[in-house]
Amino acid sequence: NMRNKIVAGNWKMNCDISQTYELLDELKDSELPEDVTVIVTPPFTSLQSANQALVDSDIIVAAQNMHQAANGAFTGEVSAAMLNGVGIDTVILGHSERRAMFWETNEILAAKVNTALENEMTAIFCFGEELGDRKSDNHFNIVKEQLQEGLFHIKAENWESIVLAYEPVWAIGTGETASPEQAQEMHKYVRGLVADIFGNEVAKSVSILYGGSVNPANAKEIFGQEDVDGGLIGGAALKAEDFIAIVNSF
Ligand code: G2H
Repeated sequence: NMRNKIVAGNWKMNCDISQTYELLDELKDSELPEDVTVIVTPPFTSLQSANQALVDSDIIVAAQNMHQAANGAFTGEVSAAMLNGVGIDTVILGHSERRAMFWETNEILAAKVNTALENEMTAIFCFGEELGDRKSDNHFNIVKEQLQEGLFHIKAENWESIVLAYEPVWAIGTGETASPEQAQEMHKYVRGLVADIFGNEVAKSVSILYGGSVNPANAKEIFGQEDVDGGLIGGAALKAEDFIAIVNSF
């Protein structure tokens, strides 16, 4: 397919400044395929330094989260403008850990999406069902609801700034991966939802990443699925060797 291939490392709450430099040095020194967009997401404390370290590289530095408000009394939070100010224009929104541990609702995420768009940022919008949802055969409904309530209020032209990331919660950090068939089935369903509302052109061009225990051994088969355009990588993004192997798995 002609869609952008993307591999994004979700560093989560890992890597202090020296570990950030160490990991980026290894990534910088390796040969990366030209047709894959590579994204790293160090914690807030490393973002500016990471951007400076990668100034001569095509690797994109993104944030893992941001607040929806422009500024104000939100102790501990970081705004879109603050990210823009240190050269960051890509942000992960709605990761399942944000949803589960920091109470981010679909409604909050809709506001964060708006803030990202207003600030001309690219949002990597995460969604995915929990184990119980899948066991009760409710996974398509849950995913549809997350997308309808958190994302589908945008305009067709906004889709240029959106990357989707399907992350079944039961496959995150558990070593359990969705099978390539399960990933493909959900990605195809989601692309169909996008097509129904925003049209075929939009649906054909949006990249849908898979996330959840992707590693060098399983990446090729997952990325080989027709509607899988890359991955959001957690644990395996912290080892340069593994991350690079995954980037080379298309
Ligand atoms: C899912 C994924 C990255 P991991 O959270 O977003 O993490 O690859 O460690 O399952």
